[in-house]
Amino acid sequence: SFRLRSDREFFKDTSATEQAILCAVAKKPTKVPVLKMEVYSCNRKASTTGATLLWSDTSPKLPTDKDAKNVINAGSGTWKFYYELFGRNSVDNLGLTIQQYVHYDKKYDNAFWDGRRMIFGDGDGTIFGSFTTDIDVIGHELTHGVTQYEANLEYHLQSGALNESFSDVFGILIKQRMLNQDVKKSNWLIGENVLLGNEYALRSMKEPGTGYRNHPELGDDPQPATMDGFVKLPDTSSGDWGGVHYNSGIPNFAFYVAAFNMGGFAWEKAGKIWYTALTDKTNLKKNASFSDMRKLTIKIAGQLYGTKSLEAKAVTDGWNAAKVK
Ligand code: ASN
Ligand code: ZN
Repeated sequence: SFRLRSDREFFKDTSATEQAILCAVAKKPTKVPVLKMEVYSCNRKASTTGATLLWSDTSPKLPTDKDAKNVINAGSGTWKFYYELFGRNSVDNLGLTIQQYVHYDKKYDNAFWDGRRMIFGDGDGTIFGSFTTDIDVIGHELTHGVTQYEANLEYHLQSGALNESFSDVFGILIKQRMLNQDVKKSNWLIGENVLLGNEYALRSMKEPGTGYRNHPELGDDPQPATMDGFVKLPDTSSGDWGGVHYNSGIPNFAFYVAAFNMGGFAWEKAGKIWYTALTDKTNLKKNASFSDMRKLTIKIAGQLYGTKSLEAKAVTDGWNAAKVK
């Protein structure tokens, strides 16, 4: 038996064919997404109003400002990472212009995604240098934007630590891809330049808790790698919303072990599994726990590579290493 194609299906095909013909006749390439970006200087004021435009994607040449150059480089690498690997067009997947504001405030020790754009401080110059100096930090902040439009994980407790961990995971993958580093070549450090001193980084995904040791101002990196070290802090701003930047060490370590056991370039398989989880709106809820993430990534690895595959085993081994049940 057969069934007549509905008008709707028929016209859909026709218009696609017509479009292709029209494009060929007009010699116009079919429209492909392109990166849209603007870079501003806050001129060391604690506000984005009155900021000066240093560069946009239509500017003929790069600015001289070092921080502007850094954010253009890492921001472009981030856009390409998400587009070339996953077909994602910018943070919102709708071509949002990536707006990056450098020189925010004086001696400002942070970088953040404010819900719409990127903000970078210059650092105090003693403990922290400029927050534009690490590709992984820029990838981390832009990924907070991606998470906001996808799983939208609540920024507290375990879902908040997962939100933080997704930012570290894609931050490190963006750096690895831009620098062509495989799982063995990468040092798996987040913020190795922004935290001044050669022996210090903000965090280590390979060995959470060793980003810095005996730092004169910061002491020891407090991140746990496994569930038995889970940090219980109050769900308040001074408690880091239940330790979101502490407990992210646990899913970070699970990802590191999974990716390392798969070998090669971590963005190709482990990154694909984690991206599929992040964008799975039905299965990754806003209040997801580490256990939910364990179940989901094992399921996705099975669907993508087979339930008996090396990849599915690597994901299981990763969560087991982090003692997440
Ligand atoms: N840099 C910090 C982060 O992205 C800023 C913050 O949101 N707490 O996690
Ligand atoms: Zn973050």
